[in-house]
Amino acid sequence: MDRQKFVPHPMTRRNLLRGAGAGSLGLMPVPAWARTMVDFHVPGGPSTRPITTAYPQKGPMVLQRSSPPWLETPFEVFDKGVFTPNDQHYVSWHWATFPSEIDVDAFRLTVRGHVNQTLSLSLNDILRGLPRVELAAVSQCAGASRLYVQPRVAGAQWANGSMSNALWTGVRLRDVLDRAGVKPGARVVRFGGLDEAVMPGAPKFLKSLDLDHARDGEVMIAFAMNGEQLPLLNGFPLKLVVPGWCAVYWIKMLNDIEVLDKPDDNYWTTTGYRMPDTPHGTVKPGQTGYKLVPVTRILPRSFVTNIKSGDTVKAGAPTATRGISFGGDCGVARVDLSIDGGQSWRPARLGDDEGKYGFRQWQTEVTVPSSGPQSIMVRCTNTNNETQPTFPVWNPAGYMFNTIETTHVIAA
Ligand SMILES: Nc1nc2c(c(=O)[nH]1)N[C@H]1C(S)=C(S)[C@@H](COP(=O)(O)O)O[C@H]1N2
Ligand SMILES: [Mo]
Repeated sequence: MDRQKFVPHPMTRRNLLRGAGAGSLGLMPVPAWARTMVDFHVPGGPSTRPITTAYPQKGPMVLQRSSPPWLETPFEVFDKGVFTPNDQHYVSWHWATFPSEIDVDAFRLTVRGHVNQTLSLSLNDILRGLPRVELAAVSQCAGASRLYVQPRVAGAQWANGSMSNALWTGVRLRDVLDRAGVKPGARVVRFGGLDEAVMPGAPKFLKSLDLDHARDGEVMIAFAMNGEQLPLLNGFPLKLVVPGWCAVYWIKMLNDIEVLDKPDDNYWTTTGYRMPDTPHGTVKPGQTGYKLVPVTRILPRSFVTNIKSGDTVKAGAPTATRGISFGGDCGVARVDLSIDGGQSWRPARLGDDEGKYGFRQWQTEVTVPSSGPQSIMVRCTNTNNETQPTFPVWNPAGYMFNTIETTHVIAA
């Protein structure tokens, strides 16, 4: 993306409404003509998914579930550029009861609780009244790549497409909190959106951050991604962006900020989204007696994007190999490749640095020595010197899957 040309669209009423005309979201049947199948080839199937074009403001997406929508970015999109196009940024919702239209004049963001002054901010207050910031960051679901967890576990069977990178524009959460005036004794900040729980008694989706994290100057309230307003399904008109942390904290259609003077006791903090407090969050199937902690920051990952398993490459000749990587809650230090099962590694050339929380492209040439089945392994190391594990992460909820990725090719 050409950063010189980045101009956030002025948020006129017309502009905002155009993006919001979404109809009966998620309830549309996928028309037969829009369907082709994609096969992820995993043991314990089924592993085929339809491609859908039936969702408003979305191009071709891998359909996981129709309502509430779980739409995955088709993997080949990651080969096309460092920023994921808005119309192919993945989509995930817990409850189907989010609005399909937003009245942008009536919309208000409330800031309340342990503050000196309750605020009710219009979109204009946010767009015109506060300093703007922008930052590239990867949004990755805590359940990303759960499809590859072995043995298989329950939950959304995401392949590698529940991650996306965007250039976010918005205002600092700190500036908004300062305007309300956080009272002494405040401890956490809790966030909610316009979606409501479907069943009576089911918990509304809420997440919270410690006050210091909320005030770190990086956590932002975004009103644009890649220079455009947010697609409705990605949280129009406002989304909390928590750089380096799992997307579960990135509350969409953000309309409520509550400052608490005690720990957040809601279900999604006390019970949901917890993983083992072990190195890499990994345990053995059936293991017991470990502590659970909330999922928090994301970890380094890397993928080959121009060659897929099953492809044929030339033996004894260089093959251009490229892909993406990210460092997690810090930048990418290096990406290395191995064609000998991980015995020796050679560094790839890193592409432009668009910001430490975003995707970093890389490229190199690999020469597989002889014909037959061969493997290309890729590994990212971040600037905190954390590297991807050689073993696949496993835990019962399938959170934070990670391993050095291997592309199985046939050399001829
Ligand atoms: N309001 C609201 N925000 C939400 C969610 C939700 O269900 N409701 N899901 C979270 C989870 S688990 C994910 S992975 C991301 C997905 O963001 P996206 O649909 O824009 O890709 O939104 C997060 N924010
Ligand atoms: Mo998620």
